[in-house]
Amino acid sequence: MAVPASFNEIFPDPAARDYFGVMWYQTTVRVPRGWAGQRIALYFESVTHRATVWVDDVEVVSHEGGYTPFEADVTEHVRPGEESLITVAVDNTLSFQSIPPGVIEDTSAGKRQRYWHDFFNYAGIHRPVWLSATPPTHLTDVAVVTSLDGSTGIIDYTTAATGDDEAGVRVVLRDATGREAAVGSGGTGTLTVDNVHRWAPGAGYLYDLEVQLVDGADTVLDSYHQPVGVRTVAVAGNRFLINGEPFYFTGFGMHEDHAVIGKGHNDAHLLHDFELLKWIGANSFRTSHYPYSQEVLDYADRHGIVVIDETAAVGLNMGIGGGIFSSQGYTTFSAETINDRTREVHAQAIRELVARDKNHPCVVLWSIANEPESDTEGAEEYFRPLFDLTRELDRSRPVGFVNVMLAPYGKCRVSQFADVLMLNRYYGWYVYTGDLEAAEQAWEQELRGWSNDNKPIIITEYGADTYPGLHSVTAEPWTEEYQIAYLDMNHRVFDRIDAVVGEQVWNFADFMTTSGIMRVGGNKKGVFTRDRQPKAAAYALRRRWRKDV
Ligand code: GCB
Repeated sequence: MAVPASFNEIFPDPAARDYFGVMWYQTTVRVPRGWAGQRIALYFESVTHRATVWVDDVEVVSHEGGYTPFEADVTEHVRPGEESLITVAVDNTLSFQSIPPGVIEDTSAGKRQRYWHDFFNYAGIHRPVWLSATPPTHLTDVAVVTSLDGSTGIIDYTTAATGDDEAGVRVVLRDATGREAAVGSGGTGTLTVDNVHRWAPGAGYLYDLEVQLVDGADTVLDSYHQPVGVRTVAVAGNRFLINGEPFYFTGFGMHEDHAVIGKGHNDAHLLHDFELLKWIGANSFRTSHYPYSQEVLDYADRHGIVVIDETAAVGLNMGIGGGIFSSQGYTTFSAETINDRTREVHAQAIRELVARDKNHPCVVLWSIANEPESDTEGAEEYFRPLFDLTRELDRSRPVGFVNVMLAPYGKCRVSQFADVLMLNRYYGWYVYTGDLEAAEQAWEQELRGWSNDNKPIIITEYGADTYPGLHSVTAEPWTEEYQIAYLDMNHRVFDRIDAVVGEQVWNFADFMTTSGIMRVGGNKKGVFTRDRQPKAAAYALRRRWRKDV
């Protein structure tokens, strides 16, 4: 099997495409001879949705959750200079206790996997796998939090290490030209930089923090380079502030989704997608509906693209299935469905997301779920501790979740916990289909309601399915003209509401979904096609978002 890639589209066989259960991956690796005496680890950037790993006959690690990394210390199980057999059991089944959830149903035709999120359940080893070597005494974590005092940048850092307790820590901060900007020592500390060069949207300036572990004789035992963007993020009334200045999000909800490789990471596609974001004038995106590859965030850091970072908690809502609003035959929160155990899995997904992404300046806001049921007491109980947990883990960023149309203003019981309101709305598509005049009125009325909360509002989804090449002079739904008219209507509304601080169109590109009468070769709300060709709306958005064309 190809790694990294989803397995689903490799074989021209429906049974393979829709397979659910355990898949076995196996390969041999030779551990470099020079690694003798080092700690050797096997690192997976992601395996969707869970994995168990063996080295030869020894089980070395298991991991739940398809979009965050994990590693195994394999020092005792490999021999430098020799080959080892690596076996991975990849399990793509979804249950009420997985994030995202799903269920296996018995049907007259056999077992079927069902889930409530509107994208294909691609699975496999989606991101690179690494063998790595570190000295026995090594750094295990570095965390930075930045702030500003006028033109002075303040960098609070903490480190963690294992091995020799006597080892000391030394840090050097260098600017982008390699010039020393600050030095410090000790496992935790604060560095200050006068006339700091800020990280800002559109200008992803990065310092390099070198962290060294040193012994009594000042010999470097281990070192790590952590890129640092000095910036602040805050919410003040209905404003979203980056470096103290109001920021307006333009961009998209996206997907890691391409023909053949599915959700597999690919550098060329990554680069091309970022070039298209630049072309169209997007300054931000949301990692809908799961943590994206670390390469994505590294790139966003470097280029000043602002990111809303989302967990894989999508589909915790039995009122929605595959983009269709109707009862799915289950109660969302109950002892048998989404329960305390699910919440613990969800909590762990949040812990792993924050642990992985805490140092990225591009990440300005955590989204702990997309469109969960949020108008019931069960929802309130489920989410309260998850908001508390996220704030405990990271006090430097606002926290929110993405609200669904089924829990409009006045009905939602979870938005009280959020610092920022993120709304997905389809006025003129799923409701008032084709009647943009009525849609405009209803949409504005709802937004005026949310404005009363005096929180910033980001429209995290608005969009219309559009079949490329379909046209009509009267702007009928599914045509390229309708997509433009629909977006124009939304923009008129946003421009009238002061609290709206961002617009992220659904979706950047067409993407694959399960089969359904509402889906034509997948979800067609892309502004680009799945192979990244522009629909007419791409040019319309470009005119709105780019001031220079
Ligand atoms: C939504 C979901 C997204 C769907 C979209 C749609 O609200 O968040 O995952 O793809 O609607 O197109 O129906």
